[in-house]
Amino acid sequence: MIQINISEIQAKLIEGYGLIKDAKGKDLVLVIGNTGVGKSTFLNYMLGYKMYQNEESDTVETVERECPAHIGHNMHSQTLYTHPIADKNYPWVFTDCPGFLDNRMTNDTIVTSISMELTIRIAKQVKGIVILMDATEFLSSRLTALGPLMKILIKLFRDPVEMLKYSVIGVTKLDQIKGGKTRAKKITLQGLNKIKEECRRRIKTLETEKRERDGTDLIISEYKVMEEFTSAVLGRKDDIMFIDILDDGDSKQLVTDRICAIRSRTEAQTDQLPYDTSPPPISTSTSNAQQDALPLPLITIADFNFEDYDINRTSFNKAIYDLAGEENDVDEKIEIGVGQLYFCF
Ligand SMILES: Nc1nc2c(ncn2[C@@H]2O[C@H](COP(=O)(O)OP(=O)(O)O)[C@@H](O)[C@H]2O)c(=O)[nH]1
Ligand SMILES: [Mg+2]
Repeated sequence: MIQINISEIQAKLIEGYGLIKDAKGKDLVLVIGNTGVGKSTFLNYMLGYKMYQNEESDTVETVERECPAHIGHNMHSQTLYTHPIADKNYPWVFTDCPGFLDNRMTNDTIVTSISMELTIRIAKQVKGIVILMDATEFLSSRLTALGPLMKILIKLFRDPVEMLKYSVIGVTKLDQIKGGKTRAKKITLQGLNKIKEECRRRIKTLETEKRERDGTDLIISEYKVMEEFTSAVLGRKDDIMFIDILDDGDSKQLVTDRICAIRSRTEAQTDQLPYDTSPPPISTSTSNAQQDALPLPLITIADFNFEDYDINRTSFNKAIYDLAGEENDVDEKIEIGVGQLYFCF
């Protein structure tokens, strides 16, 4: 039985609203990745904060103590709410997205899901997505290197593979791989290939044995998404960005160019790219280049999974629905439910 405390959720949402309001009316670029992958560090790097290598802890940190995205994950608010960070140097707002998987309380999972939904609803649009993966995870080359990220993507998007068209993939923590960028590339591609094969193997076993799941917490349909996703990423392997946050800004420029190259339909129609001053990156594969030339439809709220994937969120939506009372018809109930959800506005 899921215990939902609506007033606790409301209180936390009010607290979190202060953090998300910078998204209002803006183009967002969502930054998604497993907790600890380096999202906050990457954001500080993109915002121009100087980084240094802390030899003692083997991590990379900002030189300045006060920076927009807090590094590490002991800050409650940083892990609970989305955090849009407006910066005058970008025509979009980078948005640090929390994971959904950390062993959190039900109510907190719901707060995270609603915070995400509110951020996207108040924004003008989601322009693009940066998906981060940790190079060191691929050293083990096990399925788990991608499992938590896939869970996040599956929970968030109706079709994670389709969303790749709007995404740029970045690999972090290159400095932790002996042999630098070249070896990091090799390890990443080997890791992705192994994961793809492992998915195929598990799907086959599960299908033969007519089972839904095995020892891990992924189910057969999730293995299928993961296999398709990994294949799609490998299909565009030349587009994977290896981000060296200790460089003088080369990775920053690369990421910026790639985000600029994500073209939505409205931009293509009016041919007004708000920021793009450089040509889009040249893809080595013809079919991908052709695909890139086609305008993409805008990402809408329907591309997300807020309503019906996560059991906690479903239960919350039902609780709101029940709260609306028996006497109202469905439309009114939904309106009241939404009113409860969007009480902030
Ligand atoms: N060595 C190294 N450490 C990193 C890098 N990026 C992040 N870290 C460290 O990894 C930890 C988690 O980073 P953080 O940005 O908080 O991850 P988040 O949970 O995804 O926001 C921190 O201790 C960072 O200092 C990197 O490129 N190299
Ligand atoms: Mg963070």
